[in-house]
Amino acid sequence: MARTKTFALSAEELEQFARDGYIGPFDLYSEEEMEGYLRQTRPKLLKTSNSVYADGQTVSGNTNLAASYDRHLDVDFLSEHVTRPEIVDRVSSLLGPDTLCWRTELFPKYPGDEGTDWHQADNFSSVDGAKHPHIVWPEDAEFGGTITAWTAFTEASVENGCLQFIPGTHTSMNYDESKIMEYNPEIINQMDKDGVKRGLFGYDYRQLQKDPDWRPDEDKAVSQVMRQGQFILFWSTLMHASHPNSSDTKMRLGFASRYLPTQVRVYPYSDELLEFGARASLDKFGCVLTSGEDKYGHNRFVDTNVNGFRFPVH
Ligand SMILES: O=C(O)CCC(=O)C(=O)O
Ligand SMILES: [Fe+2]
Repeated sequence: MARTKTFALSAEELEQFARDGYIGPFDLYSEEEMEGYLRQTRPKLLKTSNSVYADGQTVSGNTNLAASYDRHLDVDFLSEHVTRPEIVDRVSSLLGPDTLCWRTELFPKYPGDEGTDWHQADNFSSVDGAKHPHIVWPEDAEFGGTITAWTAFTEASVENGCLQFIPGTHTSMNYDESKIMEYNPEIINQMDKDGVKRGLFGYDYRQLQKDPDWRPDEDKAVSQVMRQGQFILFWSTLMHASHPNSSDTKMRLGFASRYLPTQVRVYPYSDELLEFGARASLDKFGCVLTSGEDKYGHNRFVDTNVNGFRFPVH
């Protein structure tokens, strides 16, 4: 029998999400719980030899992929986290009963680090070195993009770099993801945008603007202050960014888990990930079924719940 969806979104919340492109924050872990999980998990995160991208060839000195991508496939706490009903019930209220998690990313921001620059992601080809779309919706789909659950593994304040959104911007793209954007690690923490230190982990996202003279309407931006252990849901096509970490000691750690309905094809054009100047094989990659069932067979799934041992299901 199907579990009752305890954390489904209300009609009002659904309406709000449709209008604003985000909803939350919601409580998930208490601060003490989150701190405990973090303490347990940190050593595992530092050990990247079991990461599905461990064999990733570094193209230009960046080991981002093995350390910070898809660690839910090798770190138990993160495997459980991506399937938490507090997140998944709400996600399936938005995407329908059959959902998968296709990507997770750790987003640390250390004191002095730049803010994440404004961006929108539809098919995720923008940061792909080969310009392959990472996700492909059916042709008749009304929208693209993915739903991200961003969890505050530490406190996220304006001072240490909380997220910012521009409400209602998720329905049209200001960026052309098929444009070429150069990866340049030398610009990390070096870019000044109207007096604010902002960049996109070695990319200048402004290179993708459809209109080079356009500027995000930052007057409409809202800061998403979150206490440790909360999460927020947003469309990847929403204009989003984060403040620089201007604190002296408070590292900020966000964990993004990205969800789709099972009819979307994940990495249909590529057998490797090519991002942030790094390259890694997708051999060990698989989606995680987070609710319902897969009636399409488009994607390869992995089971992450058998004593931490993973194997392809099909
Ligand atoms: O954590 C950040 O600063 C950026 C997060 C983000 O861009 C995302 O989750 O898509
Ligand atoms: Fe993003």
